[in-house]
Amino acid sequence: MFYQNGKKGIPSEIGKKFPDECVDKRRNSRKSFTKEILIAGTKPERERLFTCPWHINCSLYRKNRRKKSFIMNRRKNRPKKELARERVALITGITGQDGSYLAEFLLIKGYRVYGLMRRSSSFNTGRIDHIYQDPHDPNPRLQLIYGDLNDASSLNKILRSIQPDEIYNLGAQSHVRVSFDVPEYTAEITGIGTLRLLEAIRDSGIQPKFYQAASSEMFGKVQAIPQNEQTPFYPRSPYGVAKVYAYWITVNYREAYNLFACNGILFNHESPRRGETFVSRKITKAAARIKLGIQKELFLGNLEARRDWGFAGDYVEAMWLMLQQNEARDYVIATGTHYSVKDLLNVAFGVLDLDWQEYVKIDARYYRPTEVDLLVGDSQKARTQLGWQPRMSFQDLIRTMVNADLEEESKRLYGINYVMADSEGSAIYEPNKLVEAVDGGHSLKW
Ligand code: NDP
Ligand code: GDR
Repeated sequence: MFYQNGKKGIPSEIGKKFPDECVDKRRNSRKSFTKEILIAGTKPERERLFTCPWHINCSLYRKNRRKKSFIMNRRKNRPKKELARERVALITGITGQDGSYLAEFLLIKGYRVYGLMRRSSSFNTGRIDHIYQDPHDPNPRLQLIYGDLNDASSLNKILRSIQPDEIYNLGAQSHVRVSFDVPEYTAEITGIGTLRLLEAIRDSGIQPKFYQAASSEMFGKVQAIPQNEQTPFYPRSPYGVAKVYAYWITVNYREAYNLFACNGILFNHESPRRGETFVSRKITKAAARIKLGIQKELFLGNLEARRDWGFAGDYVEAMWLMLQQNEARDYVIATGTHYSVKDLLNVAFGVLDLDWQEYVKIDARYYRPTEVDLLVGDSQKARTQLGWQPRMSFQDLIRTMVNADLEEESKRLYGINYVMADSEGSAIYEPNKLVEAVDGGHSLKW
């Protein structure tokens, strides 16, 4: 039996030929040959192969051949996967915070993305301008289509024409406080809008996977701490009630029509793209503006409320993961930590060396007729079944938002990028440089 006599290859030796020799143990003779390193890499035990012209029957050759065919098959499979039909996703609410992150995420994953956008008298695509593609491009991978969750005919038409593989229903009147002012409209869009979309799926005869943006607001007056998929709902606003309807109609269509439909029960998630009337962004923006001297006070409502705040970019990944499972299920998505609005103020103003108590005033208009005091999620199911976990801490999230707002506001004011982040990502305020920039007209960029 022959055995391999050469040393194992190293990556830089791929394709090189070396003189080597083998030993025929039975005949106790040696044979010279040229060794060629075929494959080498970071997984040496698997990917380093040697050839010897006489070793057809040698055990090491056969072992290597098995390894080689494993590697070749792996390579053969790769292009096949890439050549598979391009997956098509439809996102309602693409112009919102989550819609913009999800669209980015799906484009990176290779999807063709369609976004349902409602008509507005002014541009409402600010969050997706950076990924917008001219519809005149020969093959745009992101396309926006006019439609409305209030208009069943538009939903039907869109589904028939684009035949999506996955639908992410993120569109909603999503502001809890505002839902007390426009309860009927909130029910119409946030609740019945989901039903319209589900019916449009049935009418069009397609079988897409469906994601419903459910909310921790459904837990409202919480019946358990922390809240998980088994915790009973007790909504405390027209918004929360509408989301409970949307949740159950999604479950019902899954059970009645065997639709692959999931509810993602997401807890609060924020980002620099968060709407400016939600408390996190309202605070980070105000802190930046106060630092720049263009705002004097900040009016808020209940400072004692506690929320489980995560980063929106992390949460859209969970939405996608839910639709990649073999079975449609509902999942809680949360960090498992909770902070009060006061904590948020402390971090946000602290980044800029400000004391929030000097600027914050209470305005009863921002109180809610029925408040949700504490929300904190238990996302164990998602962590074990989806392999999902949040990556950004509360402190980093708020710091990032403050920095982004400081940059945006200073650009708006002075046309310069005013923010400098220290090694920990905190913004460093340099008033003298700013004065110099304004007085001297220098373009100061950090
Ligand atoms: P946003 O308010 O930022 O975005 C809502 C989106 O819905 C916008 O694109 C908006 O369009 C669109 N929309 C509103 N009304 C209609 C309508 N009639 N027809 C079609 N589209 C409409 O919300 P988020 O991105 O923060 O949230 C996404 C979804 O997730 C929402 O359903 C929200 O309720 C839910 N959710 C959010 C959480 C969070 O913490 N962010 C937590 C749990 C659930 P336009 O830009 O024109 O206003
Ligand atoms: P929420 O978020 O109601 O949890 O809904 P929001 O940021 O609006 O409020 C969080 C908490 O802060 C208190 N608060 C204020 N809120 C606002 N908006 N403005 C204020 O001035 C203010 N002062 C104090 C609130 O009373 C509340 O307790 C968000 C939305 O994204 C929903 O769509 C989503 O479903 C839930 O999160 C999970």
